[in-house]
Amino acid sequence: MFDFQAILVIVDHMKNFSLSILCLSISAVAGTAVAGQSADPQMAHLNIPGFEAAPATAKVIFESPKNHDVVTKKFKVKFGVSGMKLHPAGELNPGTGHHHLIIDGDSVPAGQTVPADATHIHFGKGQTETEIELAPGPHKLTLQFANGAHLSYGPTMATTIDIIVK
Ligand SMILES: [Cu+2]
Repeated sequence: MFDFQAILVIVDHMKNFSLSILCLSISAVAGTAVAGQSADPQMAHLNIPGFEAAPATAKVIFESPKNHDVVTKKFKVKFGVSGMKLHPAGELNPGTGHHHLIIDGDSVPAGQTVPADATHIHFGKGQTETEIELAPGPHKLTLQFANGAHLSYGPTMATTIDIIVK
């Protein structure tokens, strides 16, 4: 009268069906992320889970040195941020981040990880100053703000100055 076995089979089929729908939507999202990145690098951050772009009014500044300053070989660099809050690296809190000093290099596109090497210095404790030593001659300093996972907030949260080391 009542084929319980058949119902079980149907239920099983339905499970499989919803699973394949889930897989399809995951690959659709992944596909969008790749397409979005190639179409517009500035918008790449929109597709990164947990990454929130910086507010439009936020910015970073060099307090010292200033653009075109002449400095000694060993000198202090002081930096600031407005419109966002400093927060140590390791935690993802929206509206927060930490500074990076890039020596003779450019800002890092939004959503990309700031490299950690000799020319990309992370201030993951939330520091706002450091002392560096550079060879005499012209140099470019870039300040880059990034989130708790070191994902760059992009060129709008960066600033570059040209200095001369004597
Ligand atoms: Cu960092």
